[in-house]
Amino acid sequence: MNAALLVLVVLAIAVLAAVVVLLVRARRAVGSLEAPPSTIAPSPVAVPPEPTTSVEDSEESAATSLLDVDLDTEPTYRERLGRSRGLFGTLRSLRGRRSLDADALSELEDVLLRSDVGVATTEALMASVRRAAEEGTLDGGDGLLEALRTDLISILTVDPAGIPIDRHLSTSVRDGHVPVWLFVGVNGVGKTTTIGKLAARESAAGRRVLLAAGDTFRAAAADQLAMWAERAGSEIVRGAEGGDPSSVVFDAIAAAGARGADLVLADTAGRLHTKVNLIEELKKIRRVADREPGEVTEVLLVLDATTGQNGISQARQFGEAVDATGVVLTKLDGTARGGVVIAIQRELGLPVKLVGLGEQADDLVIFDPVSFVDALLEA
Ligand SMILES: Nc1nc2c(ncn2[C@@H]2O[C@H](COP(=O)(O)OP(=O)(O)O)[C@@H](O)[C@H]2O)c(=O)[nH]1
Ligand SMILES: [Mg+2]
Repeated sequence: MNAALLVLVVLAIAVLAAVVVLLVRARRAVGSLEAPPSTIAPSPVAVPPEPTTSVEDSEESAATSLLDVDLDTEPTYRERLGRSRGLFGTLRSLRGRRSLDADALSELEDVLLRSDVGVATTEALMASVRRAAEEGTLDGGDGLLEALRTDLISILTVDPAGIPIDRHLSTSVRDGHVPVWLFVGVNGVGKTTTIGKLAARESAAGRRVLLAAGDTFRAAAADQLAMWAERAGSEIVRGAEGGDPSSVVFDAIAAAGARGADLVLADTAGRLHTKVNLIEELKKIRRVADREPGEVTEVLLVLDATTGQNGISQARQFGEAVDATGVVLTKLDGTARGGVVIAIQRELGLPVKLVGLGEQADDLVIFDPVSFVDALLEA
């Protein structure tokens, strides 16, 4: 009896040992397949501890942490889109009107152009409304606003090929890697502020965020980011003023890997000290950020909504060069003319993922097309 028990125990230990050996081998094989050649072989100590949740889980928590905000403090589009709502006021006054004349349609065209929707997009919207008017399917002022609402929401939710627009911010990476979000855009658009707001939000949601002060143009840029980091309780890696931005980003990612951070938010400059082309520098930062253990999951083009159509031409240059995954549209509060959201989506084909509705930490929200359009068109 005792002997049988002993045999069983020995067998169990042998099986366990075999399983452990197989697991270790499998992990090594995956590592060598996935790891691109790198000058820094990640030491076993530098590899972050096995996450307690799976990649899918952590992605879920990322989405929740961005969406799951305190509704008491999150600003509403209605209260922040002051100027834009003002521009659409004449359209809202068409509500309740029984019949529509040519004046009403030209009023619509005028409002769209003045609100920065852009010529091409305005023409497309007008063609759609005129068609409905000719077919007799527009029922007075309410019908016109309903048709416009449908068209605007459609532009913002489905691309021209009929594919739903993906606004999701990705943190999904291979095992043992750190997701990196890169923020690019010209000076003063709100890159640093956006990173600060995100850090505050993600930290509050219990995620470990590390900030990379990749804007080395002025020391003040890193100081500004450090202030946000302190407020958010997140870590920051910064370099010397005038230093190589790629090195700062590289060091930040290495630190994030070693410390097991959940996400790296990398700031960049909108201009440079040297004659190096800014676009070339950004491409280099992107390449470096994709090295072990980093994995770039978002390249967010930050645009200032108050620059209207100018912002669109900036976006073309930047967006193509760095292969942007989406837009953060800042300063949609204040003097912005909200139509620019529609122009960006339709003319650039880049999804607006986040919008800034003010300067405080709570004032960054996931872009919500329905709330946005309703804030413009509803009384
Ligand atoms: N009203 C408003 N101001 C903003 C918003 N985002 C950024 N700002 C302000 O824009 C200015 C420039 O921002 P900054 O982050 O330094 O721009 P950067 O040069 O791209 O890093 C700062 O004064 C910010 O407070 C926003 O959503 N709304
Ligand atoms: Mg900055």
